[in-house]
Amino acid sequence: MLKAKLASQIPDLKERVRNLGKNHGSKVISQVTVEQVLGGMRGIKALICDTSEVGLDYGLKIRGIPILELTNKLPEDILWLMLTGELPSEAESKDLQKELNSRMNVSDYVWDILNAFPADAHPMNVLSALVTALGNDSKYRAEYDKGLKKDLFWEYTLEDSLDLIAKMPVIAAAIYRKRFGKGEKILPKKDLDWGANYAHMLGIEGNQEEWYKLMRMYMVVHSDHESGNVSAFTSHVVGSALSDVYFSLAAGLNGLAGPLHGLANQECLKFILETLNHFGKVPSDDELRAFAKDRLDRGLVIPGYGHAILRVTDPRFTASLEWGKKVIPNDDRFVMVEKLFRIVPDLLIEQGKAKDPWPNVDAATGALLYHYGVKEFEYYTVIFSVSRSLGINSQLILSRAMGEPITRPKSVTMDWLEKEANK
Ligand code: CMX
Repeated sequence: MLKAKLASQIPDLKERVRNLGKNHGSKVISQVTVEQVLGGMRGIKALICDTSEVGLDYGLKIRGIPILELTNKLPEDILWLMLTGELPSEAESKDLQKELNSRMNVSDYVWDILNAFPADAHPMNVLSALVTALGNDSKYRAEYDKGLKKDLFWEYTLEDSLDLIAKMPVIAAAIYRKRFGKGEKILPKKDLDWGANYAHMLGIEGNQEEWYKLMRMYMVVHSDHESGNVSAFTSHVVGSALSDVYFSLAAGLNGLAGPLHGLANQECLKFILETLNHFGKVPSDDELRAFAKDRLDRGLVIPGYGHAILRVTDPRFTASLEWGKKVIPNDDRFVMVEKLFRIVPDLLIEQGKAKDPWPNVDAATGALLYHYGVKEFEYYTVIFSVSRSLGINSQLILSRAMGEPITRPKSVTMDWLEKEANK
């Protein structure tokens, strides 16, 4: 059903691209300052992303819908929404779920690679390798090699994306069980939705319904964050060379593994556990303020705070905060999340460096995962990656549908920049 829906929408999308280029190609929509060139291209409008947008004063909207209105949806509904611009009907949602469930089988050579990794490998190293390895079965690449027409690129990209999204929870759960000595892999269940299946395959004990619900919510809120962030942008650039989605997603995930990006959620819980360990209890507000200030004075960042675009509390943080308040208000890790939220913004404002002193998505999720039993924080960015595969793949499919060309901005030398600036 998803393929048919996209096939009905894509001609119109192509037409819009053609018309814009033909009728308005020379219109100026953004200017570039020296500061932006020196400062990570912040704020330059030079990418198209229809799946989602991030407003500095409201945060993430998926196809125009604020993320806090979507937290009760299934992740596969969000995938449908990102690709088509509409939430699926119940029949469409079930059909996509069935489609994903039928693609979860992973070839043995991939498991051989997992088993070849040393026992102490970082889970993100393993995930990146396994995603690349899955590309051996790329349908897009096989067709491209036979001579695929450009108009059909998106169809085989969709095929690969559905395969890859279906297998992400399978390989991610297997990495968890192998890396942290949890025993044999757990097979997916045919009757579970995508997010719940991932929760099931991790093999966490306790209240399964609540755990499944948390995992679905986590998958939804981390699914996309427009296309200028490190992981989505990297995947876009690699995909623009017509590399398949396995290469593209793996490249993006390598960026997500950086501590200023997705690895921050591991760093957040690490910081919370270290603080609890340091004090031997939940510290008082004054103790925590002094501890965090010392960290800032030593030139270290407070993980989970600040953002390149946002200038308000990240609504994705709010989703986790609300969950924690309802379900685990007395858990020490969660009490720390709330305390940090009371203390850190003022400290960052006082320090005067961070443009955004508010918490981002990563500041609270670790405490929730820890409570439900995923205590190995080195694994957290893998969970983030499974979720983000929804958005990155959606972006890659739409980019192929629009026929976007290879990405190739112009670089300049320092000499040129200095001369230009001094003119
Ligand atoms: N703690 C301490 N200092 C911070 C800070 C924080 N949480 N956030 C920003 N700053 C500092 C920067 O390090 C920078 O310092 P220098 O001028 O000495 O280099 C200064 O404030 C200005 O930075 P900025 O313009 O406000 O922030 P950027 O757009 O450059 O970077 C981000 C944004 C997220 C990388 C940064 O806020 C940060 O490092 N935060 C902590 C890590 C984190 O939580 N990352 C997760 C982001 C969400 C995600 O992508 O997953």
